[in-house]
Order: sequence, then structure tokens, then C-alpha cells
Amino acid sequence: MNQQHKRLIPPEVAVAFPLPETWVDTARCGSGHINETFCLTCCAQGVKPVRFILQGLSPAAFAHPEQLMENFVRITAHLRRKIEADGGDPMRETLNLVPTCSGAPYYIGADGRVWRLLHYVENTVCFDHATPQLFEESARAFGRFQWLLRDFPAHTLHETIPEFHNTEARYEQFAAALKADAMGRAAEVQPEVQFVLARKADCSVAMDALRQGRLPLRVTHNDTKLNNVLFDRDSRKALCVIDLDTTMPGLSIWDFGDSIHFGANHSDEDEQDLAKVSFDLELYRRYTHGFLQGAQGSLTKAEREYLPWGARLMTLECGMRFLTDYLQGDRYFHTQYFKQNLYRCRTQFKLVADMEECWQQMNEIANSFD
Ligand code: GN1
Ligand code: MG
Repeated sequence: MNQQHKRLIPPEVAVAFPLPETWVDTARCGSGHINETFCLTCCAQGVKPVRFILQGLSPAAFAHPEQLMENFVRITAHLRRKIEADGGDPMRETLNLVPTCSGAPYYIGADGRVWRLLHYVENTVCFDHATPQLFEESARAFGRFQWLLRDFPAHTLHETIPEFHNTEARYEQFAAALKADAMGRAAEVQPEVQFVLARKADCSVAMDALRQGRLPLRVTHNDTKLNNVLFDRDSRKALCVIDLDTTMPGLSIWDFGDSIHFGANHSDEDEQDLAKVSFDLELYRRYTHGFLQGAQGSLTKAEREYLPWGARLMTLECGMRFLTDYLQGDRYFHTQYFKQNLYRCRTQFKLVADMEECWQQMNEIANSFD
């Protein structure tokens, strides 16, 4: 191992995994802000170079990395079996761990950080910005993720971040932050506060449906952004869903809605000119089409009917989380400038208002793919 590799990766971590003898290159990779991610290129004598992804999990984001890794091992094993049975290539269509030299799925460093090694999926690309076609392709991948995991016992997975998309709990966190008003910012955000208070009942729609058994508990990804899908470089087909760290029990409409709030518009998340922010119903239609196609009939009628609520609730929830963080002094979401969380909140609420206006069309679209 040369000096460059030593600087980036603790030597004890490098020797914990059975990497080929010659190590050619180490580079940071990905746009994630949570984990430490490196791409390693190795080369055994006379053999083609092989690439790996080495990741050190963030101790700040994940309190129980061993539970997270237990989920990871079980989910990817299930995906491998299903992909194989479906005639696919499990080495390209899901993530594959490389065990440590002692056969463990991960290595715990001297400082307690958990490290894992993954096979690199060659000839793939990742996108940060959507074209309608890529957006629909990503929907197919996340819908297929639902299909592949349809018979996995969701309740046996650990919650890696408890109550992550429980919108009722998010409302309560907002109400507590408003009451405490720790930074004295509540007075200036009254329009946003009123926007949330007027939608308190909405926050219970999905959780009520879950409690009443109308929506089933599923294995959900919970971070269904476009850049969490690998696309085949040549065909531009969605190939592999990545970033499984928040995969846990949840509702299928959360995965659907999380993609819509992030992707079905053309503005920056913190756009200050709200005239530029609008919900794109055509992108919503394309995503719905791709998602249901990928899910291959595995979603129930009720889940299909609740898809528009998934979009509306994930958007409202995200705006509420930005507002809560603003009230609490910007402690959770990284900000680059003052009031960024407030601007982010406003774009989400503008999108919610747009969705409320075209609510009937959103429902018609969801029901048109029966
Ligand atoms: C966070 O860090 P990133 O961009 O993957 C957040 C999501 C929000 C998103 C809003 C673990 O995601 O839930 O939708 O910001 N992830 C976590 O930009 O809180
Ligand atoms: Mg993420």
C-alpha cells in the first residue's frame, strides 16, 4: 500500500479485507454527505484491474450500524435470489458485499467505525438531474425494488432511523419546535406555520391507513432519489438500486412520494423565486407509469389509490422538516447560507399547494394505470 492510500484509508481497514495484492488507485467517490465512500482499483499480476467500493458508515447518522448491516445482508441475499429466479444478473442488479479476511460482512475499526467492501458494478452511470426518460426509468427500478421484496417479512427488519417517514411524528416534532421557539424565529415564519397547522389532519392520512390495515407494511428504500439508481452506461436502462442504509419497514407510497417531491419539478430545492417553482404533472404521470410497471402488479388497489397521498405527504413532510430545523437553529440539514432551510421549506409548500390544486388529475392519473 503506498502513501496516498494510507492517507485516505486506515491501514488496519485495508488489510482487513482480502484485496488483490497490487493496489493501483484510491479515490473518494459519490455525492453522499453521510458515509465515507472510496473507489479502490486493484490489480493481481497479469489480470485485468478490479474495482471495489469501500464505505465507512457515519456514526453520527446511524446509531446501530450492526443492525443496519444485518438488514443489508438479509435484503441483498433476498434480492440476489429473486433476481436470479427472474433470469437477471445478481452481480449487476444488486449490491454484493466482499466479506472480511475472517469471513465477516463488515469490519469494525479501532475507532468503532463500521467499514464494508462492495463489488463495483462496472459500466454504469449515476445522474443528479432527470430527463423525463431517466425519471421514468428510475421509477421502474424503485417499483421493481417493491416487486422483488414483496414477500420479504418487513417487520423483521430494524428501523435504522426510527419513525423516519411517520408524518404524524414529524408534525409533533414541528409543534414542539414551534412551542420552544429556541431561536426566536417563529414570529417571522407565521405564513409557513399557518400552512402546516392547516394541514395537521393530512399528516395522519397514511398512518391511519396503516393502522387500519388498508395499507400493508412493506420493505421500503426511503431515499428514492434519482442518484440512488445505477444506469447501464450503454443502454441507459436502470440497473441497480443503491444506498440501502435507510431500507426498513415502511409504506410503498413513501418511496413513490419521496421520488416525486424531489424529482417532479424543475427548480432548485432552495429556489427563492417561487414563481419558478411548480409541480410538473407530466413528470408525475411518467413516474407513476414507470413505478407501477416495475412493481408488476405487486401493489394492492389501495396502495395505487393512495399514491397521490404519498406524493403530497412526502412533500409536506419534507417542508415541515426544513421548517422545524430552521426553528431549531439549522442543526440537522447542512446549510450553506442563512435562511436556506426556510427557502427549502417554501419550495416544498409551493409544490404541496400545486398538488392540492391538481388533486383530481393526480388521482385520475394514478387510477388510469389499473
Ligand atoms: C436528506 O442527505 P440526503 O440528500 O440523502 C434526507 C431526506 C430528505 C432530503 C432533502 C437521512 O437526504 O430524507 O428528503 O435530505 N435524508 C435523511 O433534500 O434525513
Ligand atoms: Mg442518502
